[in-house]
Amino acid sequence: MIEHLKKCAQAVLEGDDRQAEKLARLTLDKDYPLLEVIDKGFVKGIREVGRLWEEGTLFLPELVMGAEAMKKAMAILQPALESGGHEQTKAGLVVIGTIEGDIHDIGKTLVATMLSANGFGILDLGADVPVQRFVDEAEGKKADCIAISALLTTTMPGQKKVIEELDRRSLRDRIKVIVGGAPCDEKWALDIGADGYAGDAVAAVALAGRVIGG
Ligand code: B12
Repeated sequence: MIEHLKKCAQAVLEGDDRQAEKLARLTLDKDYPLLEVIDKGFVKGIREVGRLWEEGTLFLPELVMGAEAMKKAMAILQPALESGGHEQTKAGLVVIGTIEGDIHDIGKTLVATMLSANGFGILDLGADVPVQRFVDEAEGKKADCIAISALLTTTMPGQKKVIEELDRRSLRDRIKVIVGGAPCDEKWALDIGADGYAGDAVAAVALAGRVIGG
């Protein structure tokens, strides 16, 4: 298993999408614990890609290849994660997306999958979602919560704008807001008046349950 995790991380690091797909299929065949393989294998790989890119060891094409390999593997694992045998209780409707100007969608999609696997109704708006669209969809579909991902320090302020727009339309009492993505933290969530922050997809499920339930 440890060897398998290493190979998953390595496939993403090398941007080898065929190997990543092969390892994702092997994960299902061998019935390895999905979340562990995602978190300690593929996600570990993409984080390392980001680190090496930041320190200048990798270049943008390699970052893109790493992300592609990651996405190919996730496309195979996500359906299995979703049908994970959890009770479908419809714990509330969550509108989720990555904020405008930001195309990072791997983490957002993982959060959406985990929420869905845990009984939440999900409306996934994708990436680069305008502030107005978050609020329009949440209002129209009578959503309980908006979950906003931001991976860039330059796009984080968009999360605050969604909250301001909810306020402006007097919807803030009814619709909760949770935020996440690499540059966000508890303090940021507090500063912008969000209902909470979570650092990974598992914590996001607990957080959504808490803010919607309470
Ligand atoms: C993959 C990647 C890309 C891919 C994205 C592919 C895709 N479709 O998503 C590509 C190559 C396209 C890309 C492009 C760019 N990128 Co980029 N990218 C990354 C990288 C390496 C990994 C991100 C990722 O997928 N992580 C894996 C997932 C699983 O983790 P996650 O996103 O953090 O999500 C988890 C948690 O944060 C949380 N979470 C996420 N969202 C939410 C939402 C809610 C509500 C909650 C509760 C929780 C939650 O749960 C998730 C699952 O556990 C990061 C490095 C890093 N450390 O994050 C850089 C990084 C985010 N990129 C960066 C940059 C600068 C860029 C570019 C501007 C580069 C350029 N010069 O063009 C462009 C931006 C384009 C744009 N307008 O958006 C910087 C941002 C720096 C900053 N502080 O702003 C980073 C941090 C790299 C770095 N170290 O410098 N990138």
